[in-house]
Amino acid sequence: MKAVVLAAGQGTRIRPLSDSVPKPMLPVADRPLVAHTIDAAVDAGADEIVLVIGYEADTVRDYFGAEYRGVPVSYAVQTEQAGTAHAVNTAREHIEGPFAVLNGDNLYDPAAIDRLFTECPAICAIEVEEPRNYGVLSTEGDSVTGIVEKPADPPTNLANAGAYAFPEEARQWLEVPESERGEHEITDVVARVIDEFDVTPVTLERWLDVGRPWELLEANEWKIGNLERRIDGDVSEDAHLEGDVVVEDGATVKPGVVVEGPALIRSGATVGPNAYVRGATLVDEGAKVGHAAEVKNSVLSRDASVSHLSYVGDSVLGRDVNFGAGTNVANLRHDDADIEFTVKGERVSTGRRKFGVVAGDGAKTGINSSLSPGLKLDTGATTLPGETVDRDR
Ligand code: TTP
Repeated sequence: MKAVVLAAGQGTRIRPLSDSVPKPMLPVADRPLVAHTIDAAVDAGADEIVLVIGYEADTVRDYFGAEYRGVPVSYAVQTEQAGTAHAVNTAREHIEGPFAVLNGDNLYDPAAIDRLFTECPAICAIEVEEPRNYGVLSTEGDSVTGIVEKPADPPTNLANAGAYAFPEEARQWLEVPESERGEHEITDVVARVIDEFDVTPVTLERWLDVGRPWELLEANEWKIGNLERRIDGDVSEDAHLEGDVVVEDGATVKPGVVVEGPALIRSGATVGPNAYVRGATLVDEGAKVGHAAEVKNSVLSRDASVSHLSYVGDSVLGRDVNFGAGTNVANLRHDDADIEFTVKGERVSTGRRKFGVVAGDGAKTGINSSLSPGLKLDTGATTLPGETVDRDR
C-alpha cells in the first residue's frame, strides 16, 4: 500500500521554531519528526511513500531523496496550504489502489500503523479524557459509524488520530468543499468512506500530535526514552554516564561530565568539562554544553550552544542559538501553576508544571541573563548582559 504523508503545513503554532525549518523536519531524537511517521509506514510494509510538501519543501526533499530505507519516495508539491484533503488531492496522480494517509507531524505507536494497513478501510483512534477538543468517532460494534469535529456531547472518547487506510474509491472523493474554517478537510473524505464502507477503528496505545513547542519536547521525551545505551563517541574516563545514554560517533564528552539517561549526544556535539546533562535531553549535531553548565529535559538543536555556568531546563533551543555564560532559565512558578506560552499571539496553558524557554534559530543571550518560564525568544532575538527577561521578544 502507498502511504501519503502530509508535510506541507506552515507550522504556525510552533513558531519561531518553524521560521526556517519546516515543522516535520524539527529534531526528534536522532531524526526529523516526520521520519518517525515514515518509519512507522515503512515498518508496516508501505511500498511507496508519497510526501506532500509545500512550506520549505526543499528541506524535506533534500533529506529523504528518492529512497528511504529501501522504499521509493515521491513528492507532490502543495503550493497553497488549503487543507488536509487538498493536500492529499495534490498527490492524486501518485495514488493507485488502497492508500494510507498519515499526518507528518504525528507520532504513532508503530504496531497500530501495522494494524491500520491490514484492517483497511480503517482509521486510527486514541482514547482521550476530554474528547470535546478533538474530532470524535462514533462506533457500533467494531465499525466506525461517524466522525464529528469538537462535539459538545461526544458519542465516545475515541479521538481521530490522523491516520487512515482508504479504499481505492476514496481517490475520487478528495475534492471536498471548504469547511467552516476555510479549509478542505480530510475529515469530509473520511465521512464519505464511513458512509460507504465498513471502517474499522484501530486504537493506538500512544499518540502525539506535535503542534506547539512543548509538544516537540514531549516528542523527544518519547523517542529519547526508547533509546538503548550505546557509546560510540569520545568519552573521557572521568565522565559518568548513567542509564540509557547514547553518545554517537564523533561526539565528545569531556572529564567530570555526568549524564543521566535517557539522553542523546549526537555526532559533532561537545559536552563539558564538568557539565551535567539529564532527563530526556537531546544535544543535536554540533551543539555544545560548556563547562559547569546543566541541561535538563531540553532540546538543543543543531549547533546550539549553552555556555559555561548556565542552567537550561525544559526548553527548546533552535539552531545556532547561543546562551551566554551564566544564562539561567527558570522553569517553575512560585505558585506551582502550569506554565503558559504565547501561541499565535495568545497566552495558552502548556499543561506543564515545568517549562522553560523556546528560542528561535540564532537567538543570543548576554552573560548572566535570567529568563522567565514560558518565555519565547524570536529567531535572532538578543538579550543584554545581566538582563532579567520576562516578556517575549
Ligand atoms: P495542521 O497541524 O493543521 O497544520 P500545520 O502543521 O501547518 O500547523 P499549524 O496549524 O500550527 O499552522 O496540519 C496537520 C498535518 O497536515 C500536518 O502534518 C501538516 C499537514 N498539512 C498539509 O500538508 N497541507 C495543508 O494544507 C494543511 C492545512 C496541513
